[in-house]
Amino acid sequence: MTKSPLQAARGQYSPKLPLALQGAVKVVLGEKTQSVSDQEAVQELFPHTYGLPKLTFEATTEEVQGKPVNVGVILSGGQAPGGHNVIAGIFDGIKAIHAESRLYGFLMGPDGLVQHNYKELTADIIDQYRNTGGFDIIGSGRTKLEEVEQYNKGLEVLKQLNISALVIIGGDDSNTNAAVLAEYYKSINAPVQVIGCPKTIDGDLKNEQIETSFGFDTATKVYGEVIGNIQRDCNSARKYWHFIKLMGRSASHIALECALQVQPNIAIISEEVEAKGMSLDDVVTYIASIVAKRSAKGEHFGTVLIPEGLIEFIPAMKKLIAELNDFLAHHEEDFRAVAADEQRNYIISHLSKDNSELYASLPATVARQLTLDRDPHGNVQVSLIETEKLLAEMVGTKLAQWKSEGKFAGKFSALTHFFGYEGRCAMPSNFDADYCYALGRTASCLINSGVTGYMSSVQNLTAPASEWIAGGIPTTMMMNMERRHGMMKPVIQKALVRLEGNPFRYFVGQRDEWAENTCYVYPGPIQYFGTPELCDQPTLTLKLEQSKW
Ligand code: FBP
Repeated sequence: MTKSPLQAARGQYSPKLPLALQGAVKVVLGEKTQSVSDQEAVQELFPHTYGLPKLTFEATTEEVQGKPVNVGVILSGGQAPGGHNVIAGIFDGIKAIHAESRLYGFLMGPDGLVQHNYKELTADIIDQYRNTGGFDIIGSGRTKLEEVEQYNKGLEVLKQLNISALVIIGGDDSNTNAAVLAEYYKSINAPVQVIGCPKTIDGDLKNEQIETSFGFDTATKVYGEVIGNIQRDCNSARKYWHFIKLMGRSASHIALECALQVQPNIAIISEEVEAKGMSLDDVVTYIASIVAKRSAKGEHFGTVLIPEGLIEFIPAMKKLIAELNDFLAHHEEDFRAVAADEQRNYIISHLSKDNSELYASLPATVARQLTLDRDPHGNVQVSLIETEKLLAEMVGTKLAQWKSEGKFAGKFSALTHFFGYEGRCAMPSNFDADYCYALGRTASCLINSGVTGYMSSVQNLTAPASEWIAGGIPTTMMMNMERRHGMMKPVIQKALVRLEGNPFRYFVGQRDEWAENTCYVYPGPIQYFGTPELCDQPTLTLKLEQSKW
């Protein structure tokens, strides 16, 4: 495999480890735990794995005699920088426990377990992937492990390979499913521990116990770099407004972190839009007003950051999408039989009054996307809706209207961008390389402790890596009951942007200044070699969350 000079150099990087994980460890048992809410209901569903204590690992001078252990690993869901280091951490950890331990990777996500597709991950394979981005070492997939048949099918291959522990690296849903699997195996006395690991660039798997999911750091730094470049271009040419959509299926953590990094003129935060009950027109008017203000000062340029999930947080759009989902589920055939150029009118004439008016006000391309792109459950795939184009077009229309009314005399020319996949497989920052390796090593300690139904946890992340605290959190501790597909289910709470939290409050304190004046910051590319100030800084979100600000 040909490698770039940087790839070759990164291959030699030794992730920094918490002091506690640098030699033999002992387990310190914490208090017994309970779920964040709905304690009775969650306990009833997890009789064998509920209420377990938190665990912390501390260094010990005692000689710890380990036994060989065979471990399986699965990468689940969207890619996130650092996944390969989690696997390298597990590998090194179980080899340190006993040189004859073995690691098996299930291929292309949870489906590999069910379909018995796997490969042994040996030292020569692991070494090629240390500190690299991507999940290509074994591939990833979005199959959900939810059915008892899948669990039993998986158990067959686990037994065949003598695997006694399975590590599932995934987001909130995958870790919820890992907890259900742990409970199931325990309930049937199957000798397989199940350990989870918090992954997602979206940053929405975090809580009191999990300070951040891995991948968020690198992905936001990659987006921060390119947005910074765009801002410098925009400040040089002074003729375009750039509408930039940022990945993050639901929560706006990525958009907020990027805003903190680059100080754009505008950043929309979905959670605020929802809390204020803003309409699409309110969002458009807000942006257009800032364009107009800047234009009045002769500044016909700017940047707007838009979170990917925005559409679903606009209450009126949410209602429209719900009615469209329902209507098309029942009238799909009739709708498809209508000539393409008549489909828009057909929808307009069949929706309820408010939804019909809103649908009619949407640009043709977006209206069409709302009826075309559907997932296997019949829902509109909102992530495919080009919100950046929608807003750019609607702001243009609004400004044209204001011009005709004599309220706007400036110029407006918009360009649109979507940054998502560019950041998901980037070479992990030092933070993610270190954090992921520590998460993997911690997972191996949890395996050695014989526990199941835990998530690997590394805390104190704004301190130097040597001071990070490694341990295990019972996954049921992060759960509550939520309605999903019409049924109450135990799930890990998804973390949305907290409007009372420091990162959002800091942003609100600055945004008017950033809107009117040009306060751009140009973060530049991730640095891998140099001083800690340059290379090892966590996200501003994490710093603000942990500050007393
Ligand atoms: P995970 O939650 O599985 O980590 O994936 C998050 C994400 O990257 C979202 O930001 C994005 O909306 C989605 O995946 C895209 O999914 P896909 O990879 O299937 O296109």
